[in-house]
Amino acid sequence: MNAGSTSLETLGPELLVRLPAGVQKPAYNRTALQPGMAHLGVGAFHRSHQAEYTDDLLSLQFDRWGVVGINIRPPSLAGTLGRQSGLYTRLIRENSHIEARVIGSIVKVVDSQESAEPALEVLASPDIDLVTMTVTEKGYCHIPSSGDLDLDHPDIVHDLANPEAPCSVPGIIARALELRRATHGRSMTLLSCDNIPTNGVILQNVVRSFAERRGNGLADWIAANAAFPCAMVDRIAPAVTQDDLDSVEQWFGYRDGAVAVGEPFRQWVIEQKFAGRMPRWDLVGATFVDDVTPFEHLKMRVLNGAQTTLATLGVLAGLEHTSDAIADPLLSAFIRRMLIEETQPTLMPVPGVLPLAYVEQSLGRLRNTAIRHRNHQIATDGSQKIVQRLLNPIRDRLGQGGSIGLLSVPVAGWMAYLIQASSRFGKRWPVSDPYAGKMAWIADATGHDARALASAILAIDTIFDPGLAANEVFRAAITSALGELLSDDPMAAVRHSLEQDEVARLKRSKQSAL
Ligand code: CS2
Repeated sequence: MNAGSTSLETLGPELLVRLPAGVQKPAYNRTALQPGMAHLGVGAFHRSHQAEYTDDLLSLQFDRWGVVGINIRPPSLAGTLGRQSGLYTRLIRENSHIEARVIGSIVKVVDSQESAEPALEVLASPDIDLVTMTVTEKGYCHIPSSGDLDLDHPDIVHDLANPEAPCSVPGIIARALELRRATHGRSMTLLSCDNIPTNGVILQNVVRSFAERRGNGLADWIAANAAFPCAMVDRIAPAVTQDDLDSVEQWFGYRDGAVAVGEPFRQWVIEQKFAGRMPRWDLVGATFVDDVTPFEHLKMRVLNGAQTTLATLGVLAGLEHTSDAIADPLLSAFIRRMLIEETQPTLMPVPGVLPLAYVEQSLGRLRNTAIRHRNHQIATDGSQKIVQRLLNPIRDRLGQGGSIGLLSVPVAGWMAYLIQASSRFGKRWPVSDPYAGKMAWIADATGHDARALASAILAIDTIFDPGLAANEVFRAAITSALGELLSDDPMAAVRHSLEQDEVARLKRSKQSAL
């Protein structure tokens, strides 16, 4: 911490006129900015992504698009962003390059962790035409393998019994839409910005299933008055650390409790399916398209697939951050080979994108040493991530009759990561995943036999669809990788899969030469 920090001023509207020259500030009259949209889940990603796009748009074409930031889960916003009137410093970092800018698009923040009341008041207001959200994969309360609302989820059970005091995202949104119907009847766009495939469809599904169970015609009203576009969002923006806050103090001489740090790359592809007024984010770099799917596959399978692979294998290899894992020669060779040989053939064509160039660009992004993305952070909630990042490409590869020996290693990596957190395996690190308890139970009940462990885990049909779980090639690849990952030499799994891939490649090239 900076020695003189106690006397430093905190970022706020008064400081905007006196910001150091190296820090950009909003290029519009922020005092005239009115709220027009809300965002659920104000974390590092929102501050580095949607709020920045909105700030760009406000500079280009000022309009009533101030953001009301709402958190229904910790952390509370009042003491950080709230204290700073929504202002914060967004740092773009790439190795030694730093770019600082104060973002002004968040006009108000609302803490709604204790009760949904404050959130509902905003979401039901006629001034709000749009809600964006980043509530993490598990926030949707859906079953990852099917996308259906998980009716056994404790929050859903609670909300169906108490629809006027909901605590889940589907329950809160259904209630907000119900209040809109009962008061002013204005339509609304609900734009998921979470990293789930067909995120708009999932959101629509869970809200509709919830509303159907309310049974008062709400589901029909929602079908006619709400739009749930899909979106692909991209920017690497890890959880902010004390070091990041201290850096702003040291470099720029003011305090900021809501700093956000991201890489230079950003992308936002939004399905053009709106209900009512929408911000023209397409004027500032976002793309409006008819179908997000190809973009989504590309990003989730290549960039996110690589991140999850480096995260779990990185932890097993004793490495702290993505950039440490990709600096390891073995992991680096593995990740490139996996993406090129096995992931890339499963991608749908994306207009204007060469898949190999995208792979190289993604690997370059992951090598950025100024982005301190912890492997444990990416491994968090892995059960909600592996379907779209690894299992779907594996299923497509099997359908093409192609090899899956490389893609299976990170799936076993996810298993080994959670198993080693169980008491039976010495609780090697704390983990956070809705399936952590189940995995610990399996580890306790099964012991160290990789075949039995793999069998028990593959039987979790909310993650592994039964067709895939029954595939012998897949089962064999998972069992062999898991055995090695749980051994004293976990990287043997990575080495061996690369060797086997090399042998298969040589065989193929000999055959094609004949
Ligand atoms: C990461 C993502 O934590 C994670 O799961 O893989 O947050 C990733 O950094 C973003 O999707 C990049 O756009």
